[in-house]
Amino acid sequence: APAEGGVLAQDFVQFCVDAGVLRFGEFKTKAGRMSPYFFNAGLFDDGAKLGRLAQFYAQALIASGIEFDMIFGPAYKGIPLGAAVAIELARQGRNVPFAYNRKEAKDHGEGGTLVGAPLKGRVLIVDDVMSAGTAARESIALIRAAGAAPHAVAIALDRQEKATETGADGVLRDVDHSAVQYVQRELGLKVCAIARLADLMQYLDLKAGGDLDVHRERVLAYRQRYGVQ
Ligand code: OMP
Repeated sequence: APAEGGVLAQDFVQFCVDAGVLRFGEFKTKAGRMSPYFFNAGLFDDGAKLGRLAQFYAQALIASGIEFDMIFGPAYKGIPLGAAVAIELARQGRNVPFAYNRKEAKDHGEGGTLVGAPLKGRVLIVDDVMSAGTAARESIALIRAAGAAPHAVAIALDRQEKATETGADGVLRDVDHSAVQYVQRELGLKVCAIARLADLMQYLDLKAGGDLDVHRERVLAYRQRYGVQ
């Protein structure tokens, strides 16, 4: 299947399962869906794991050919991710400016909500997961408000599921495209994901016949209900 990310994505899924970052069970997502799997980037919780994670982002970014002038890490989870990727890229000879935001504006000291390098040029947003796209929309608005160009998004996992939209009646509905598709097609940003739901499915297929089979069935059912092509 063309959506699959090959060896890098398979290595990444294995790394996440080993690290306990990718878990199977019953989880409620931000959009209120009961998901049979969950990716918790907060569990990249030591220097070695964060360093390895940053290498995966850097490799995926380089393979994508996406160009950018600086990195933005959205609060909170995007901050260590963006910092780790900036360090890894500098280590590889590509030093770019880095900025992040705080959620609460400070009324003393430096003031404002933006910290780090001034937002300018083509900005790469580094974040953990895209499901329904709420987090991405917030970052994009913030970068635009600062007068810079949201150019691309790098995420660890694209859940490849239906985005949600609030209708004129105020009711939240599922739509036919994923958040990543929306960000690409409607907002014109480039998206680089280290792995996608399709890669997770491939991983579970390759492990068929073991104790992951029950989870494979549940992930399949979840994809039937909420997934996009
Ligand atoms: P959206 O903002 O709806 O795209 O959801 C992305 C956010 O949901 C992430 O930044 C996380 O806060 C959270 N999330 C995960 O971290 N891992 C998952 O596997 C699923 C979600 C989620 O709630 O959808």
